[in-house]
Amino acid sequence: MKTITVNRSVTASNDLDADALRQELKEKGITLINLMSSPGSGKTTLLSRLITDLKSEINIAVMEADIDSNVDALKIESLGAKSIQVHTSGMCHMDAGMTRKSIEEMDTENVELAILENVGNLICPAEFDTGAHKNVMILSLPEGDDKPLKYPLMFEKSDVLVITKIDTKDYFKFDMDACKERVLKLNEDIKIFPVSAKTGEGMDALEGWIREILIKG
Ligand SMILES: Nc1nc2c(ncn2[C@@H]2O[C@H](COP(=O)(O)OP(=O)(O)O)[C@@H](O)[C@H]2O)c(=O)[nH]1
Ligand SMILES: [Mg+2]
Repeated sequence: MKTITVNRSVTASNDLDADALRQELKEKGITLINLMSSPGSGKTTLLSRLITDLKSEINIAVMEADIDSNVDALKIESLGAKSIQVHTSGMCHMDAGMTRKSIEEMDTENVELAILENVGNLICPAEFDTGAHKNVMILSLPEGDDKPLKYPLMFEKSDVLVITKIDTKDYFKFDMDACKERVLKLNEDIKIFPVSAKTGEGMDALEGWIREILIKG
């Protein structure tokens, strides 16, 4: 498995870089999803479940961004998906230039779906367009239903909210309706999928959405 280090991009406009990358990937028939959440919410576990369920029908590649470790990329690779570990030189987010470099370092032959597991953080990643076609964020049930009030930008920037670890609902106080209402107030177009990556509950709906957004190459 390959590990690369990327540095902050020095170009004048991250937004222009992001638009260019989005367009180039579209022309190649590669759909890029940017997956964001706080550390430990369940990004790698959700990705593992998606790869296991979808790998027979969709060619998936994963970029694992982390400040410094290889554990996530090794886990993804063991499931049979293409994977690259990206170290961010201490930075808490990925920008479009960093994402481009990561994709260029990967073998993307025949890849239909590329997923960037962004650095675990609910603040910085929301501030940088990575060039992804869709932004997906995870909120895990144990984190609490008040997170939309504390980190509104991430909820505003996301196309999809996955509320994960719903198998733990008996152990945590989490008002699902109140949470959805807070999220929809920030972003009326966001799609919300409650799931458990552990039991598989709710995964069908999320996987259906992924099939719908794939760019047909
Ligand atoms: N009960 C439960 N635990 C989960 C679920 N998804 C992830 N976890 C656990 O949450 C912890 C962090 O998960 P991980 O995928 O590494 O989070 P990441 O840091 O966002 O990539 C691990 O102990 C997982 O087993 C879930 O749906 N249900
Ligand atoms: Mg992870």
